[in-house]
Amino acid sequence: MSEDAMRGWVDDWFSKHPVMGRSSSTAAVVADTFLVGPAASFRFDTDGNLSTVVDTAKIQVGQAILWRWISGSHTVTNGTGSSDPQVGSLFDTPSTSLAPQFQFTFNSPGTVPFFCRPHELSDMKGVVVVSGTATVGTPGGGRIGFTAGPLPNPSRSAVSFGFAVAKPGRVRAEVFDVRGRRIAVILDRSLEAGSYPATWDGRTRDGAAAAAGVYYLRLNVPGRIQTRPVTIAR
Ligand SMILES: [Cu+2]
Repeated sequence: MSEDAMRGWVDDWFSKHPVMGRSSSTAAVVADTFLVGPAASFRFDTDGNLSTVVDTAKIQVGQAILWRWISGSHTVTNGTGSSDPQVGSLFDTPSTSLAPQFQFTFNSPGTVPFFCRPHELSDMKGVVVVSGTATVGTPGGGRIGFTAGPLPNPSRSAVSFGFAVAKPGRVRAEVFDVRGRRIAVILDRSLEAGSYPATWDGRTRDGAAAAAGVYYLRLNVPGRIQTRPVTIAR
């Protein structure tokens, strides 16, 4: 793909699709950086070694990754590829000479693969692994389930909470309305034992702000299910 074709592809894509994940807030700590297209390659590089194809950055919840453009015209798009149902749900943004920096803060634990749309078939891909904060205290002997929040409560927008997992397994945090309908899935992942922060952005699964009212935040960790009420005030 020539330079012009690459630029044309990226310009054309973002003339028809929204840019996702760019925020004016850059308060979070940048814990790691990917170079985008170093040495005219079709690579995201974070280990300084272009012969490793898919690099992985490991960070903690609440930290940010910076993608720094070096050459070519690329995108930074979350997902394993264009056929991933999650594609572009967190971020989908150009990385070009006109948009040379992109910073994204990861607020949930888990593994987030990403790729470049025009160079998907060249394996221009990378991975961010986001871990929770380490458990404090005796493993398995501490608290299980909610450790904090949800706060603020009532809230006009987002609510935050903390939870602890005593043994590895599937963790789900979901929001139900007073009629028992599930309106949002905050988290549904396998997690290691540890303490984690989480945030509900106050939105339903279709992205709309949840209506004012009472909701139930249900947390399901291995060995325990807990529910806490949350009031949304608009
Ligand atoms: Cu690319």
